[in-house]
Amino acid sequence: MHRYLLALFLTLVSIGTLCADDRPNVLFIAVDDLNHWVSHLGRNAQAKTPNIDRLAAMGTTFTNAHTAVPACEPSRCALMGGRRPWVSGCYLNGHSWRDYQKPGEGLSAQFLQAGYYVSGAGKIYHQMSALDAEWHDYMNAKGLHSNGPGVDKYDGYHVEKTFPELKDEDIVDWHSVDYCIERLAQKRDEPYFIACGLYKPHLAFVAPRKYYDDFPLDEIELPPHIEGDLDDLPPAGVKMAKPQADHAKFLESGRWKAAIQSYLATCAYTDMNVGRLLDAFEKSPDRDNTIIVFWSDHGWSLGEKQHWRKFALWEETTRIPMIWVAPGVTQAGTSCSQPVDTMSIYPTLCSLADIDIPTHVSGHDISPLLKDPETSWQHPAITTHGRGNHAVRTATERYIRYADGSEEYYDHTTDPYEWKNLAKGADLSRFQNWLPKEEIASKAIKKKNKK
Ligand SMILES: [Ca+2]
Repeated sequence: MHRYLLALFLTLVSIGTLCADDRPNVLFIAVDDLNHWVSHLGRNAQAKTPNIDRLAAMGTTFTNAHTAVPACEPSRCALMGGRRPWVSGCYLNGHSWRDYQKPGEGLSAQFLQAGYYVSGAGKIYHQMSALDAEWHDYMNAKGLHSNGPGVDKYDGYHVEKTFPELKDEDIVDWHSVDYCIERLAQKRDEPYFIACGLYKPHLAFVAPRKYYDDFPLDEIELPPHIEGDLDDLPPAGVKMAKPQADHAKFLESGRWKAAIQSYLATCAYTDMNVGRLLDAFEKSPDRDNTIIVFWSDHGWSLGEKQHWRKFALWEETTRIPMIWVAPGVTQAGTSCSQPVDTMSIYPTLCSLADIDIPTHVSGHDISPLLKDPETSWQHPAITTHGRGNHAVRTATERYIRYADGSEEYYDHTTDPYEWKNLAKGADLSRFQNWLPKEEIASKAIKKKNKK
């Protein structure tokens, strides 16, 4: 009998050991400034993103996903650090993320502490840097160009300038993908967390010429927009739209369509790199036991509401592609229309990998939605741009409240482009519950950095 129990014990230990080795890997793909113009979301019929669509077909794509913060630095600080800006104080670009996150608090650190091999490349955090203590290795991007040699930030955007000689490998993203491909191919005893941060389609809107061929300028269409769209906005909304900034320049220069062409071409370059990563992933030894999460740090407005770039609280600037592939959890080719935001990524990855979610982390574990996209869901997506300015996105509505108390309200069942502000006279008190009761003070910006 004792011998039987010992044998049973040893069997259980050996199963336990196998299970420990069997923990899921994570391929974490971040894209910079990619809005919802990916083909499978259908927002812009001109977009061509076959590889991102291919990834979406492997799992669950979220059709109502939004950023927590519509700017690079605070978006990544919130997602990777686990705290909303009103808790951390990292509200804006220039709030240097390293001042708001202690080593050991970041998402990758949880996997590192759990015994994963943790490696990253490119733009996961702002300025493509990372805390050494939170990674086993991180690609050194020294000498690599974010935009290609000789390319300036506004080339292809305000400035009509093309680079006929530019090659795929002239841009850092090519090398970030190479770096991750090399690591995906290696067989290890421990599971991996590999993060690939693509810098494009961030300005400059410049890509090798071949990517423009699919988007002839004379076929480019402007996004849906109406005259006088700002007329029913409170002054705080008009101020955020900044109609006298980029939009006035584009109306004067006649380059609105050219900027859209450049954005679409730069997105196509990003899609090519996603495709290279997926090709390598599909050949990798661990592909059947790997979670993939794909996200963009925020959306991008290209003239809707006379607004350009991110830095605002409307659909174009908050909505992002978010795709999850989780073996044994997600079903191929599914979509989920429940509202989610980027705060969900940290706790959901921990949950799927059976890692304790640190107590400082906010955001909802969306694994119930990954298991069943139709399951009931009561949480809206929340976006914050500067202290006191918030958007709440439910399944069918957007509510915006600015720091001065003024409001906007849109009904997405009839108004997907948010042209008709219905806030006047409406009872919007139900949205107050979703807004913070206290918000930490916002520090002065140390250095101007608009990336
Ligand atoms: Ca960004």
